[in-house]
Amino acid sequence: MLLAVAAQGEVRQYKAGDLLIVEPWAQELPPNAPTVAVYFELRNRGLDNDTLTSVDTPIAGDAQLHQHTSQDGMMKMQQVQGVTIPASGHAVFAPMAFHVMLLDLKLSSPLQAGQHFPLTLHFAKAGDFVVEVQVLTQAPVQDDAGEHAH
Ligand SMILES: [Cu+2]
Repeated sequence: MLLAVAAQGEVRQYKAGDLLIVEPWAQELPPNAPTVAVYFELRNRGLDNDTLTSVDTPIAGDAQLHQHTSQDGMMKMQQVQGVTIPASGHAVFAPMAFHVMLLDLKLSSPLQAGQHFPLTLHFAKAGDFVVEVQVLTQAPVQDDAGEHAH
C-alpha cells in the first residue's frame, strides 16, 4: 500500500500528529552491500519534545538507530536508543549524522534507484507511522533546505 506520494519535484513529507517526516530515502548501493542506511528529516511543530524510539521494515531482520561520531579523527558508528526531536525543532538523519541502519537484509536482489519500501517509525508520544522510503542515487534536493540562505 502506497501512502501519499507527492508529484515529481515536490518534497515528499508525511504528517504524524505534530511531527513531519520529510523525504525518507535510502542510497542505492552496490550489489552485496550488507547493510542499507535510511535518511530523513523529522520536524516537530508541537510544544513537547518527542522521541523516535525504534524503526522496523519488512525488508530487514534488524533496524537500528545509529549516530556517526568522530573520535580522535576517526569516524565511528554507534547505536543509540532513541533520537529526540525537540519542541519546535528538528532532527536530521543524513550521511555522517544520525541514520537508520538496516541489517540482515531480506532482499532477493539489491535495492535499485526508483524502488521504494515501507518503514515504520515508532515515536514515544506520536505513535507509529509508516512511510515509503525512496531508493535514490544521491540525496534529494530540498527546496526549503536554506543551506545558502543569508
Ligand atoms: Cu550505521
